[in-house]
Amino acid sequence: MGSMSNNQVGAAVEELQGRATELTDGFHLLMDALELNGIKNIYGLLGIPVTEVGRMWQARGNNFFSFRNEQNAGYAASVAGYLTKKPGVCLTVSAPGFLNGLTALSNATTNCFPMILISGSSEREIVDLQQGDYEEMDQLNIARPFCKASFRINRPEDIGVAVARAVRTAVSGRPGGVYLDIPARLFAQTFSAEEGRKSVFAPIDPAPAQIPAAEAVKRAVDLIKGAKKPLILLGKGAAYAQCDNDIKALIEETGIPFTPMSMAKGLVSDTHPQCGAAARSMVLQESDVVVLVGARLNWLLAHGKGKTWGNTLKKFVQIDIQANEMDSNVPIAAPLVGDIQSCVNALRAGLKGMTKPVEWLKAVSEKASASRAKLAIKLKTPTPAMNYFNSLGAIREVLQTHPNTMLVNEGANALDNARMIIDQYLPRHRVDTGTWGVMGVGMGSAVAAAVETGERVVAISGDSAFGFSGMEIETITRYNLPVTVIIMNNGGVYRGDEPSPKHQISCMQFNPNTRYDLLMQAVGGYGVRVTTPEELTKALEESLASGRPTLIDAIIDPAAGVESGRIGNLNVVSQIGKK
Ligand code: OXT
Ligand code: ADP
Ligand code: MG
Repeated sequence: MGSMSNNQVGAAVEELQGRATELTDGFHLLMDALELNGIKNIYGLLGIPVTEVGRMWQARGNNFFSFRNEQNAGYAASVAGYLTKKPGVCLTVSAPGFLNGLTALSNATTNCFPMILISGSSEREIVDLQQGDYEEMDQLNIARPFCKASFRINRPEDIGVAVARAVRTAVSGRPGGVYLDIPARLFAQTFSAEEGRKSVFAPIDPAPAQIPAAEAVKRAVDLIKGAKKPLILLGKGAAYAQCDNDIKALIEETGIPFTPMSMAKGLVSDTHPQCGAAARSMVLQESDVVVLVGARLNWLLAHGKGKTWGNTLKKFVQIDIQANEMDSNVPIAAPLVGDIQSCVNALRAGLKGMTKPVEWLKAVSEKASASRAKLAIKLKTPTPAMNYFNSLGAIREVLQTHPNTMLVNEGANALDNARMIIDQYLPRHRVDTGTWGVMGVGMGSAVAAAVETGERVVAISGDSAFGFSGMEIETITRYNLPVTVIIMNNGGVYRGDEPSPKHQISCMQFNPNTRYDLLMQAVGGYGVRVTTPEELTKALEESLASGRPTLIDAIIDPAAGVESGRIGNLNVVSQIGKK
């Protein structure tokens, strides 16, 4: 090598230094891209190779919520997506961490919640030759059937476009989950900072309005105008759409009774005079034209046919952004493909001045009032040990005075009775087991509900349901979130009194002496055990007043529940050997 003059050496050093300051890497580009897309909160669990992402994300002033299991972090991310209409982001390590997160990604997709699961992965050349890398797994392909799209980023210059595509895919059309695979090596790979700045962006109008066709609107309008007993059925898609006032206006302008699916409760208040929730069987059976707004005719609606629907084929108007949802189970008389806000407002314009179904509404509200009055008695009836009615009745009364409270709910009897008994007053204030009826969503949902809304959260869980994600009470206390967990503790799955076979423990039972309240104390929260509705009322009121993380272990009569709650009909039972 020829010798350099002092000046030349100086210039070379300067150039190298200059270049060094002009470099960025995969870590930084990923964070730049997420921030540009309005992401502030990441839910996850760290380790090789993503630990540094968490540290750097926090150092940049963002929030990283560290969970005890990726599944719960994933549920939190999916609920963040549901509540905000922006994809919730979950970050996991490779293989086992990824698989834990995948359950939640799949659940998000099933529920139409926008979510992005980002996982670090092992080195391609070793994974592809199955040479046994650390946490080796072909994550990209494994994720594919469980989400809307599965992408891998191989070059730092692609991070911007990959994140933008993930965001658009998650929120556009029918929302859902997206998997983003990031091989470990990419994180530290460097790239020109200037080029990097140009490569990250937020997509323009990622969830565009989709205007329904005029003739589709006319078809629906004619059908509704000709109906004698119309019904509006609100699903969680309608709650997600965040056009609450338009939906309320459609209901009030037409005078049509409505009934909500569970997570749509409160979209229009359960106490609204047109609410037919307490006359559910009647409205489903007797209605002639049913307007489905962001609700699928899946198992939760008995596939649109049979006894639930009075054994007649209803004329359905279905509003959905997903064209092939139409006719999924029964023929749809008036499909209205488009976004809910555009469709609802098109219907409002077409239905202006329509004759209100006054008699029908009167019949519905009489039935609903009668059911509510009947239930009110059960809620006040004392029993030697608390049952679902008087315990949930106590909770209902407290929450009436705290209508902003976010309610999270899981279990079987604990789920079905709480859904029936506890009124919701505001949109998107109830999060539950959703389309799959999944146990374990509770604690992750509670964290996201608290973080994303800033409201107080009450999570009502069956004792079985709680067990799936119970360790996250440490997460709740660590972040000092205003969450009150109420465990409906009947000592088992559905019931706590199933007799045990000789020399065995019943497969449906738990240790009746489990002290969930002490678990909460052990992780630094406030835990209390209650055995009467009065104690429950006091504990809940105190907890809401203090805002501190609390767990109320509510002891319920082990004999109070029924098998599978309200869906016992779905059980498959052997008839062989039965007397
Ligand atoms: O009109 P009618 O007469 O029909 O009456 C209705 C309304 O009009 C009326 N109503 C009212 N009356 C008066 N006042 C008011 N305000 C009012 N509001 C309504 O009440 C009735 C009922 O109304 P509702 O609820 O609206 O209507 P209905 O007919 O029930 O609706 C049908 C459905 C299907 C839409 C509804 O039932 C529903 O949404 N169901 C969801 C059910 C569900 O998803 N269940 C969870 C799954 S069960 C099972 O799978 C469990 N597992 C297995 C497992 C799962 N799931 N996941 C995983 C990961 N692993 C395993 C397990 C392990 S549950 C479970 C644990 C259970 O044990 P726990 O200890 O946790 O819980 P406990 O049971 O408490 O012990
Ligand atoms: P529920 O369980 O409450 O009945 P579902 O999850 O079955 O609700 O249905 C939600 C439906 O809403 C899905 O079919 C989804 O495609 C649809 N959806 C979600 N967001 C929108 C939107 N903005 N516009 C139109 N349809 C939507
Ligand atoms: Mg139980």
